[in-house]
Amino acid sequence: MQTQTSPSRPFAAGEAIVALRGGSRPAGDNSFAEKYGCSIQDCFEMGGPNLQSEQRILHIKMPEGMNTEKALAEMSKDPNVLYAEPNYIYQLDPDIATDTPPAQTTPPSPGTLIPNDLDSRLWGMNNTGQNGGTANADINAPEAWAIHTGRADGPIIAVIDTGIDYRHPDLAKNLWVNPGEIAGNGKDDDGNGVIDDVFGYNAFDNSGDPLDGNGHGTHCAGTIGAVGNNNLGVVGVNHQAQMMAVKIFNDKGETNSAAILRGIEYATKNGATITSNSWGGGPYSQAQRDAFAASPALHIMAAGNNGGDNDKKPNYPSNYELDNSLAVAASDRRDKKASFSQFGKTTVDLAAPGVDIYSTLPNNRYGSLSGTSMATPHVAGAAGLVASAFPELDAAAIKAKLLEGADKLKGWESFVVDGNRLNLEGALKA
Ligand SMILES: [Ca+2]
Ligand SMILES: [Ca+2]
Ligand SMILES: [Ca+2]
Ligand SMILES: [Ca+2]
Repeated sequence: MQTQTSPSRPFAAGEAIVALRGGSRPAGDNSFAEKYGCSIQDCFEMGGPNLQSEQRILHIKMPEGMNTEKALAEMSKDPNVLYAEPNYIYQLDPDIATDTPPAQTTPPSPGTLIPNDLDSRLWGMNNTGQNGGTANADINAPEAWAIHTGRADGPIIAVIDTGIDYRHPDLAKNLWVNPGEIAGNGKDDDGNGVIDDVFGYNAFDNSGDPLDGNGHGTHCAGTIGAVGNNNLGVVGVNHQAQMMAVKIFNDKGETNSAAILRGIEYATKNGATITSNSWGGGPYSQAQRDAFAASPALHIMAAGNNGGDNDKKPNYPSNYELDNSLAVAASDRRDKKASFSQFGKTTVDLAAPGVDIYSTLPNNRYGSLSGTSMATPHVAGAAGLVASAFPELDAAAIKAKLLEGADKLKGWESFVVDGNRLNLEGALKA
């Protein structure tokens, strides 16, 4: 993909994301494309109560030699166009790797359920003061698991990331399996537009194989739902789960607006009710905002890792501030804000463990990473566990339980709304 940069954000040269007002399709789409000599690459239909109007978003390719910015300016003035924006290019933040301390034994305590794979390095799940932490600076996972551990037929949680190593022995059982798709026959058996999409979707390549060659998405997936109590590796927030792999980034951590829109659309159309988004930092994109808003799912979003204040300098997508989204900062094993974590007294909703997080990595490995990327799947996992325990709840009700059940921590009031840090037990009891 050829790229340009202007004024500060890179975008794909000769491409655009254009929202057309509602109306007849494909006639309207085709006449728009014809008018500008463009070809249609993707078409997204959007509507619902969170959008001002029904709209269709086209990803288009311009003819050779057309100036992208001039064309965007011209299209923006077209009466059929709601907005036209570049196909922005995104780069995933590099992972912050950390040392993994040796495991210790964890003494069980009353009123808890301690699975046989609650590795002591999972301080975010259960902190007894191991490895220099503060006792109970955690999400009270064993207390929550005494109530509920998730269901194999629980809510579909889309991990919108670099894919998932769906062959990992500590993840495979907890992957969503597309019920209407036959693997490897070269056919789109369920007619959802993607061939052989068994465990999810590769939105970057528009293929049915979301295998993770990067590691970021596999690490996030392990926190949400590594198989629990299987005498192996680690335990996720959900011991049983249905995680859908939605690969929007290639293995180098690169993506673009069109791939992100394809990923959000796939997750929504194929039944995900929770999405985990450990990425961001791009410009404001109306199309991206509308795609999240039009989906009925609850979208959990990372606040970002540059240490800044999101109230002053917005971070997207976490700053779209939708009723069905929740922005997450990172706390450490002493319940302090991670130095890298972005924050926002009004724009970041909740803190969660995000420093030295031990989880799954591709090729049957495990390791520790730090970032709001690691905090986000704790919250997405919690949303999944709440939805599994209370299947009748919608996105807003799940969000309310997560916030009501949170620990209100002193010193955090200036960093996140109400000084909230995730408490899994609290969320189930709220
Ligand atoms: Ca605890
Ligand atoms: Ca299919
Ligand atoms: Ca097939
Ligand atoms: Ca396990």
